[in-house]
Amino acid sequence: MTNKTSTNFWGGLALWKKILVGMVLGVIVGAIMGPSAEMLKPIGTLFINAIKMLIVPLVFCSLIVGVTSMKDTSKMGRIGLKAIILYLGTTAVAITIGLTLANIFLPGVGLNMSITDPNVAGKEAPALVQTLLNMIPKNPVNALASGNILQIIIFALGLGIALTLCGEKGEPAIKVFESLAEAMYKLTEIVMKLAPYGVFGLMAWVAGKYGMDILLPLIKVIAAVYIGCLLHVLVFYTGMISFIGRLNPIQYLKGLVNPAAVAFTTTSSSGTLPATIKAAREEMGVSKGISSFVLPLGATINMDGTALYQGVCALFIAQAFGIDLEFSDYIVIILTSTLASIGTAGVPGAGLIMLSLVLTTVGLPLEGLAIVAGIDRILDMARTSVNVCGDLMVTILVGKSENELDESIYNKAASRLDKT
Ligand code: DAS
Repeated sequence: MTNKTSTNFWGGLALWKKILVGMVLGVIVGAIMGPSAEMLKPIGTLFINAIKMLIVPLVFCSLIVGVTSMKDTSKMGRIGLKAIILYLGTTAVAITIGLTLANIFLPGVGLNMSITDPNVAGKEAPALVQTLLNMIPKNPVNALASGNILQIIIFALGLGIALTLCGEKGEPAIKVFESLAEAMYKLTEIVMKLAPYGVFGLMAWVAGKYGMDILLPLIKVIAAVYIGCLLHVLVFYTGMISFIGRLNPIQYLKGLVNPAAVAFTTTSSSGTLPATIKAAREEMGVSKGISSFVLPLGATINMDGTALYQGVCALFIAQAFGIDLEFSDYIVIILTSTLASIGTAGVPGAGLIMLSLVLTTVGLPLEGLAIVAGIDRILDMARTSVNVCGDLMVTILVGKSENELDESIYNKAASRLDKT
């Protein structure tokens, strides 16, 4: 008699599998019930409202912790500044690639989904200059209360930098924000347990109202994200390695195979760190000092794959709901994704929560979040791999610029891997 305890169906499955099951069951029930599946939508609305509840405190606390966790940059000065500029710069490029591909694939065009949130439809986007001026909150408390995400990001970054500059006097407040951020991650974990039910309710409504047509656009979203991720690594990163680092890009591609595979399967940049650090040192010849500082920094603040995914999904949702985005909206999406990446944790599914931030910033309906939630794990695998490849690329460039990259090891990487 085996003493194997029988775990219940939901208890034994990883959350992403439950979300996928929720999505599939929702599509089937919606296809069967047709428009009457609308009665199931409130289940999804509850989940969406719970996500909305998280956004402001989660972003505020995680960004402050993200900034103050870089306090070593003051000691590592030049190296930290180089790494942060490269990390944020490559993230902005990634989000631009995502927005471009979504304008090529047009995954959401033709869906004509209805707007359910009255303050979303017909929102006039302010001019670009006004958008940039509006970034600075005149009243931070009002920004927090009204959920003005870009203003909250700017204020959190400023407060984080100020707390770091306060030295010891800032420590107690930093500790408070660290425990608040931890509490918000825990609350996010709790809310995400509702995801399978919320995705079920919304997908049933969507499938009931729009039929199985919803599946093709989701396949286009997956294609756009994967093609974007491949382009970002095979073209942009190898270009940075070649032209900025003056190094052989093939060695970089061979050195990233193992950490990228670990990232693809675990969907956690932080969880992949040991593999990334090992590859940086043993395959790429980056010194211990550089790799042990720049890689953990990257796992915390560098999310190129996530930013690219946010670009694709934000446009998919805008297209699906027939909302035309202005140029200033694109700039806001690029700014929000780039800056919010500082506060995005390197754990599975973090990008989905941060997508709600981007959607809120440009006034897009959060119902779109639940539509892409069903395929989130598939997208998370690709975006986490790119996040890790970006961390490795920046670490190589910083190591090279600091003469802390052993090129004899870097150039041997291929030969060693060729033998395996
Ligand atoms: N899974 C996250 C990471 O580990 C990325 C994401 O969810 O977007 O980098």
